[in-house]
Amino acid sequence: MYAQMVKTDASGLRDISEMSEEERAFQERIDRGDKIEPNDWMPDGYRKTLIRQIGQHAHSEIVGQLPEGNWITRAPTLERKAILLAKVQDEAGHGLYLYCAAETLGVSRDELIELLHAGKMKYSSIFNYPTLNWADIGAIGWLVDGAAIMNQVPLQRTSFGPYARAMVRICKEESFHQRQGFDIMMKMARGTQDLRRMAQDALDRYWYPSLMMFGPSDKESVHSAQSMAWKIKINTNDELRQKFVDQTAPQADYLGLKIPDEKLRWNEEKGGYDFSEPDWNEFFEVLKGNGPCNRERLGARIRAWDDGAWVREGLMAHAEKQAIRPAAE
Ligand code: BYC
Repeated sequence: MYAQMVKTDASGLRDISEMSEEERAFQERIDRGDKIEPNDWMPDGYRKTLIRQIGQHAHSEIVGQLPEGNWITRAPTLERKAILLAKVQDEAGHGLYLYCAAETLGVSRDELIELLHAGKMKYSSIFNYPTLNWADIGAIGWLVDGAAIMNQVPLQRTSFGPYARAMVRICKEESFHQRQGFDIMMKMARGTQDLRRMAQDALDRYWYPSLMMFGPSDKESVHSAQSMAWKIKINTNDELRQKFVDQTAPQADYLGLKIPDEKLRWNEEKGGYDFSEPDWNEFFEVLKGNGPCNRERLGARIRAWDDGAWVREGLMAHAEKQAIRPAAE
């Protein structure tokens, strides 16, 4: 059912005069700031947009475990290992809250996972880049989780109740994730010359992919207008990207690292930094499956799903046995 919905997802904004009475009443609820709950009436497009966004968000959390999980066995100290292990487990938890939120809209977790594995649903572009050394773990926490928080804090006010509530806990955990990444970068930036060089190199490689996390520029964004009218999204992609640069540039100064952008400078008039756009061709190539790690990431998820089949079967066998046992027993 959902496979067709993905393809037909409409995003054109409709005039209020073209809306049915139900749609008008729905839009009024959104405009008043009411939360929409799973059993409430909602337009098909609203449901589809949420399933797409929440599903992609859930997939991102799960696929996002892979680049960092790669470094658990090689963390430099026991303390760093314990912290990274907890962070990667948190990401699994975020994925589960989000799959549950999507399920309240009438799509099953298995359906969503099937679409991911078939390449019909996306996950965040950022996770198609490799983690080459320990500094990358610092850069991911600092920049990737930093970008995630910038995007997710406003989503706590999104109009769909289960999504908004899931975001509250996720944001608390993401703040810790961002701090641990910044802490790694601080240790490295204040360490030996080699460590500083590694920290700078990780910033050089992760800066533009982090800017891409906010999605294409507002001119290219297909869904923003309708999603904002429905308060599924609270800000445009460019607004959040600007806020992220404004927040991160002083942090890079504090670390004594240089953001790899010759155009980056404070613009007094606009009250924000001017900065260079990422290479959007690269972004769209990554979305098409041609990033450095797309095949590896999807392959790892499919393998994990296949290898876990016996666990799912075992759990189901037990559940079915419980279900057919007479109540008196
Ligand atoms: N990567 O019309 P647009 C994390 C797609 S995980 C891939 O602007 P929209 C973390 C977009 O889906 C962070 N695809 O779309 C985890 C659309 O394609 P479809 C994940 C992207 O939805 C572990 C097309 O481009 N966060 O934090 O209005 C460790 C046109 O774009 C991307 C979320 O998912 C991208 N970067 O806006 C550490 C947050 N950008 O679907 C950290 C929730 C765009 O039509 N999601 N596309 O085929 C959102 O806020 C929005 O979905 C986006 C995009 C801002 C991402």
